[in-house]
Amino acid sequence: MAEEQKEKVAKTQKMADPVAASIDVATQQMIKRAQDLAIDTVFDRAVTMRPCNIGIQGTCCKNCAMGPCRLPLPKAGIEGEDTRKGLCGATANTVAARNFARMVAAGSAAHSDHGRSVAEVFMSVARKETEDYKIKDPGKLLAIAPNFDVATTVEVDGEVLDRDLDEIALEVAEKALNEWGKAEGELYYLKRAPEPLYERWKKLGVLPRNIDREVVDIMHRTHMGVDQDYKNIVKQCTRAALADGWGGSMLATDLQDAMFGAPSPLQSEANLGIMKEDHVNIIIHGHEPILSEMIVAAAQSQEMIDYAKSKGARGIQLGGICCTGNEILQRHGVPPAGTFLQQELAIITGACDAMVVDVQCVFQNLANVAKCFHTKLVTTHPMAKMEQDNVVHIEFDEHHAMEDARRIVKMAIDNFENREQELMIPKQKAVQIAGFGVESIEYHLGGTFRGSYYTLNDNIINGRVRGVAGVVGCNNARTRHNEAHITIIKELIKNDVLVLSTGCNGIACAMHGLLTPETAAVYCGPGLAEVCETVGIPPVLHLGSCVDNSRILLAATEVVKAGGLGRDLRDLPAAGSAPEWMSEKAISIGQYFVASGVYTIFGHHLPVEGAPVFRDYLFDGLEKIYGGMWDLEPDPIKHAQKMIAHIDKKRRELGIDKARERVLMDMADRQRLESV
Ligand code: CUV
Ligand code: SF4
Repeated sequence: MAEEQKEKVAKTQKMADPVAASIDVATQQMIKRAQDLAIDTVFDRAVTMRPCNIGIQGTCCKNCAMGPCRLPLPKAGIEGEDTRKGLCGATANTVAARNFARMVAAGSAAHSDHGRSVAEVFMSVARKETEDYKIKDPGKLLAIAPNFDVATTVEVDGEVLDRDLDEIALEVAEKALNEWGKAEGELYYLKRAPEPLYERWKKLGVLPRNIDREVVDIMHRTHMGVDQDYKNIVKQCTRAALADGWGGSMLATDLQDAMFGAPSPLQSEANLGIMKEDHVNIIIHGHEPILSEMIVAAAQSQEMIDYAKSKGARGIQLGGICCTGNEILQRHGVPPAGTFLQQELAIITGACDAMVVDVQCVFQNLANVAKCFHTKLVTTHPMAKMEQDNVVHIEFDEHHAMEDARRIVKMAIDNFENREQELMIPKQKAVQIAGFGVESIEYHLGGTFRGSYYTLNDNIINGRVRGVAGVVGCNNARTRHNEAHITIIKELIKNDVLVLSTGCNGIACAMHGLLTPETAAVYCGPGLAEVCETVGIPPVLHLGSCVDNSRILLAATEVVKAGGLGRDLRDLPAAGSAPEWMSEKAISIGQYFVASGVYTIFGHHLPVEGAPVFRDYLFDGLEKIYGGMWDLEPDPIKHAQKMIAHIDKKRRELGIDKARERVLMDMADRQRLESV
């Protein structure tokens, strides 16, 4: 980089302080390197561009051309009547609720459209139109079939026989794909929820009819001059969000498991240090495992490995970013190279020979960064292209998936010898155990003989495990990378709360060493430590990608079924959290957690502060309806403490708070604590 250009950049642009931007040393080093090379990253842009003060409050409306109408909260607050209104008269509540609803719609659409792609490939498999994908896990197919009212056995002359697997697959495929657009009825999976919860949804009229319709409904309803009652808008948010959590996302997870295998615990690593100087490095980024599964298969083929060696590399190193990274982590042990905020940094190592992306969470600036290096940036999805001319588009299609994948891998290998910049791969990487799921939690915590959640429930009732938290979601460049994720989780496990993690939170936990069984002795309270050590699990269980939040719903449902902790999800000593959220998908996830009865707290901010009445409805009003509620707390320790307070409240309501006091006064525990 020419000195003068560096100076120019330094003069014209404020830059991020690497240490203030992330708690991760590898990330800090790479931010610094980018700055030295005069390449801006999201961390620098977060310094130069501040958020809009009105948008952040949720009260800017641009739903028609008479606007944008801006309704900021007056500095002094509102005394007496709130007279703020847009040209049409829309109140701050209406504007904020409409904006919130459109986030739910986008989030639900993103997860569910991913699910649709999976269902379409599943249909190709069932119809035997593709050789490249198969049903690797027939057990999972048989397990989900009854949820679609698809029989797994047939009676022939009074004898019950197993039904042909191909027939079952075809029927499941048809019924599953129909969930996106069926003309009448309701989604099949809703009945997987505990009965009282299903009945409540039914009584309230929020059972999703089909997945696409609930998203379209929101887009219509929030058009200028339609729904102008924030409570009614929130009701539709619930319907569309349930269509995501108990619909599109759950279908995605199940059909992926059936085709690619349900995950089981395995060892891997995480962080930029997984990239290798002497290997062809291919980074896979995005969300749909349709693509990444094939890239993994192609990169592991002897032919490609030999080809890489013929070009002077010692092998091929795959790495993941974001949720598609989690998909291939949990099924193949492919290590994540980093979280959402590290995507540019993987290229800045100079060692990324190709970055392959599909949909969601992909920075357009990757193209600008790739231009400064030899890196090939490959877009693969018909829905997701980039305007920059250095981006290669290789459209991926399930009918010739392997062929496409090999073309991409070969392109990366051919690019290995084009490395021009000096390499700088940070050394940091941590070991992790990932790949948990509803089935493996049952196996590990239930014991092989019982095969149920009984033991977990027992440990919750006796207080060794105080409760369960789902901590999930993105990073956000407006907050210090990974700080809230890690601080909150350490506080939770210190207080004996077992954590289920997904998304970039899972990657963050892996990077900071929280996903090993050994972590338990270091960070956990005595009760949780004992349980983890006895069964050999980490105190934080990585359940996969964002669509795999459906695994959290189903794991919680299994806990209810195992007995002793109430009849409904709202009765459980459990809480949900997204400490560093940024995506619209997170809002949809939050809403379906709340509507499923879970106390759900977000970090950083929520765009609702400009409409206090609407905010209070989300924060308190919904609890009376669903038992779950939204909350917000930017301070990580207070955030965790609020979750723990909710868990304790539920323990009291269940009458199991006394048991926990006894555990805390146990002499053996005390001695254990002192000896640590
Ligand atoms: Ni789907 S949605 S930043 S990759 S978790 Fe990561 Fe997860 Fe948020 Fe995106
Ligand atoms: Fe303004 Fe109403 Fe139009 Fe929104 S819909 S931009 S509040 S006039």
